[in-house]
Amino acid sequence: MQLKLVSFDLCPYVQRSVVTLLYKNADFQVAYIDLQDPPEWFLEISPLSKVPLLLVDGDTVLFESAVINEFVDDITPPRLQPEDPLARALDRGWVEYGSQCIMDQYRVMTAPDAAAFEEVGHTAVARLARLENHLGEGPWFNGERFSLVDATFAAVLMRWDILNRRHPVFEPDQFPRLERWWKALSELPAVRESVPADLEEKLMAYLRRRGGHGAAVFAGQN
Ligand SMILES: N[C@@H](CCC(=O)N[C@@H](CS)C(=O)NCC(=O)O)C(=O)O
Repeated sequence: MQLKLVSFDLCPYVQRSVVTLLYKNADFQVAYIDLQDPPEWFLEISPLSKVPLLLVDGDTVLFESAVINEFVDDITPPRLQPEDPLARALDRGWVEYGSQCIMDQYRVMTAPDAAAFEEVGHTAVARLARLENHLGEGPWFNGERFSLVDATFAAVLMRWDILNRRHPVFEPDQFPRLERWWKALSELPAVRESVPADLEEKLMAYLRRRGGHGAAVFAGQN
């Protein structure tokens, strides 16, 4: 099966799929697009005009990172998803929770003013607190077994690590389990190789181009 991921290099949803593809040692190619100026072919094939897409054998278009990840997992045994339907359904719920955490983070980064920054920051931290309370002893979300939930959260935890070093939205010791989880994830080659080496610079340049309070706080410019 030929796999081609349609990507934008700063997108955390794309990164969730890249982590999965790398972790599962899948053979895949990447086609980068500029989301500011998406090519016509992309708009034609992407039902929601969003990345990632996974092109399978050239012409079948999979969309939505969570769906792409389950498919990649299914075709590259052994599966990361639990066999037990209840455990699998719970994981799916937490993958969706991870999507909300990404949205929270995006809203913090792009908050237009100080009031919005504080409000969305509060929401983001409250959601992380709930996640912290749900985590067990690790090292992974489900304990000893790495799962698609781990692949999902790598992107958002990586960005919080970058953002908090520039301006603490929360302190690492506020969420010790999340911090331990991120440490374990950050040591995986599949996570380290899932982003451009200059992700931080690129992310800050992107924020500066957008402007606003979030950009000023993290990237030092209005
Ligand atoms: N639920 C989608 C979200 C993907 C998403 O929002 N991608 C963003 C980039 S990070 C995008 O393509 N945005 C373009 C747009 O909304 O027009 C997934 O998990 O794949």
